[in-house]
Amino acid sequence: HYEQQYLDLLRQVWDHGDERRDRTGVGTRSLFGPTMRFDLSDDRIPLLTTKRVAWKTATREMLWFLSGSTNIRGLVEQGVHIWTDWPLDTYNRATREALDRDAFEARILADDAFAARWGELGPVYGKQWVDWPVYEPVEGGLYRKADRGIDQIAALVTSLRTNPTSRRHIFTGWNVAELDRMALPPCHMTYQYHVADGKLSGMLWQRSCDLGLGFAFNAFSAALLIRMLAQQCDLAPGELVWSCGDAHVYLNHAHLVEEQLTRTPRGEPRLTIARRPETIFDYAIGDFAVTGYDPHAHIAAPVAV
Ligand code: UFP
Repeated sequence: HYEQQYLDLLRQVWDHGDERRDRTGVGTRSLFGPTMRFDLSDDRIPLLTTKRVAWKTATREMLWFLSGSTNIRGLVEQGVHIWTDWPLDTYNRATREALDRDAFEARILADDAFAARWGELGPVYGKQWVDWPVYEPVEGGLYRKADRGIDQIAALVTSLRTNPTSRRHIFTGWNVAELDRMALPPCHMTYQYHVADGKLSGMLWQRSCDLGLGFAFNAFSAALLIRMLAQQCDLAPGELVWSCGDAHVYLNHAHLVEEQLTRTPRGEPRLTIARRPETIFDYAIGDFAVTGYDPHAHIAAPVAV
């Protein structure tokens, strides 16, 4: 089963990972440089079955990335809470208040000015993916920010269509010059694609992965994007190659690891896309369905902010 490689990695990191303090203060066990491969043919999709994964949430997040938005409001409006903890933490530190997540999200929804001021994550994924800033030279050796940045996603679709054998089908969120303004520097940072035999494969380089929480989302999302790109470029889906720098398990996820490793993967979920939208930017949540998904129960675990 495709999921076994994930369970093996979870076991390996938990049993043999280097235990260290990390940025969040929670502590992790960590291993450097694992790779996994997932076959995407026949609509197969890497969606963990040893716990329930909120794939619609991951899909809404992917559509939000493609929209270029970097404000949590568009997510909160759809009941997606995965990005709220970072701006909430910023808000509470700056104001010395102790708003809880529900109260903070209620204000984000109710108050435009509040959302603009406190819901912003800085130039994270969406901004870099579709509007990477460009600077044009002006007189006197100065530079001016151009009105429009580079749309890496549109450029990728064009390059896949017109020059499939290229070795430059890449986009990245890792804009070195803007990292310090991001709520979180990109984790799933660089994507590369490869066309062979009429099939589109994609590789994700993830610099840092929370195996207990983040992985389930990151692998599904990367596969989802391959499916969308393949559809837009009249290619069949090939493989997802997931490659990671620091793969870690948080020390407060012991219960998750122990529980999940007692479970056996079941079924082979498949992702179907109901229609072919005009462009890569025109998908909607209702276009996607997962069938054959009969997972074990969800396992709750705290996010390290
Ligand atoms: N993380 C993921 N996947 C994501 C994401 C975050 O695993 O998509 F946004 C985890 C990895 C790490 C933390 O545990 O969030 C980011 O911390 P750092 O920037 O110190 O690597």
